[in-house]
Amino acid sequence: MKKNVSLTRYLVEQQRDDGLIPGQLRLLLEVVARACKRISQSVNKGAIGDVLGTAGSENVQGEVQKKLDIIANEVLIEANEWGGHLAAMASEEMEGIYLVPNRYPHGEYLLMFDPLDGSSNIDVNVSIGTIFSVLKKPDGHPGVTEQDFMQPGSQQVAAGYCIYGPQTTLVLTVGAGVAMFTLDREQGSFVLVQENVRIPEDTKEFAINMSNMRHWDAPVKRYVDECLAGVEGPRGKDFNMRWIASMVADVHRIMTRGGIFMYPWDKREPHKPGKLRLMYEANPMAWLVEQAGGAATNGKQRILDLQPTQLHERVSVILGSKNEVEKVTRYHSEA
Ligand code: AHM
Ligand code: MG
Repeated sequence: MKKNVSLTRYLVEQQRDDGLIPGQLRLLLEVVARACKRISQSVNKGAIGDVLGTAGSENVQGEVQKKLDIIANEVLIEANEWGGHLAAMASEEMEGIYLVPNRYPHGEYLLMFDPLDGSSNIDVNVSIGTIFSVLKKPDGHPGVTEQDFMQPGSQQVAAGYCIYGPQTTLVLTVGAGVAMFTLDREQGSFVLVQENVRIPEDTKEFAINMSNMRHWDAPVKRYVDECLAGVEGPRGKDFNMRWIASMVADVHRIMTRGGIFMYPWDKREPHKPGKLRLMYEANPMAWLVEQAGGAATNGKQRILDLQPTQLHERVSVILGSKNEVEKVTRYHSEA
């Protein structure tokens, strides 16, 4: 791997040499990265920047909004609305889609994001992140509607996340593998630290919120019971458990050393397919994981094949090391 390659250079080379990304998409990704840099600054300041605590409002899903949820949402909108690369945006923190104002030129891309994932970890100084997904607006009609966003995850043209942890790292795919870039604060730019990220197919580490165990469905319970049985059980090996409660941080660990992450449907709110959102949480993560050789399903189907019907649709999520995800998915089909 070449040394000291900035995100800008990486994207320019992808556009020029490999023809992988059109100029407008390159601009979009640079702008998202710039916004993540700004969010990272706010996250780092914490109490000094008066950014901790709740904002005193709720989002469309009835969740209490943190100050940083709102700040991150505004940063992403302001950074992206004027560049001419977007037709519209959608976010966990906004009920409907956000149309690019008419005073700015309009582009052909649709950007979706969870501006600050892992909100419950903001105030306790644990890793959080931004997740984003990019689609192309379907041709054939002027303007843009919510319906234009209703495309399965397999139609994404770019996806990524930025984790605000001990390091700020941007993880990106445009459909040709996964690359990681860490923010060099002195230089002020993201620097390539890993190309062709690969998730090991096998693992001895699982991530699930165990406090929900009594509400799980039988196949999930079976899988976790077998992990817990350790070397004496049917798996014949001891498993380790991690749960950070920031999907970005749990997925980043899996990207780095493998593992399986589950936020399955459970009986607490049986009418909801899951907790996590399909369009701006599960789809981008599922594509990244697949691009790194892993798998992502809702227990029954590949997440990227699901046809969305609503912007804030929820989904059951099982993703990570391929052989483990296939095992949990098989347990669902056997049940
Ligand atoms: P958020 O988008 O409101 O932060 O919620 C999503 C988060 C995920 O990052 C994480 O995996 C999950 O919620 C944690 O949920 P729980 O607190 O139920 O363990
Ligand atoms: Mg989230």
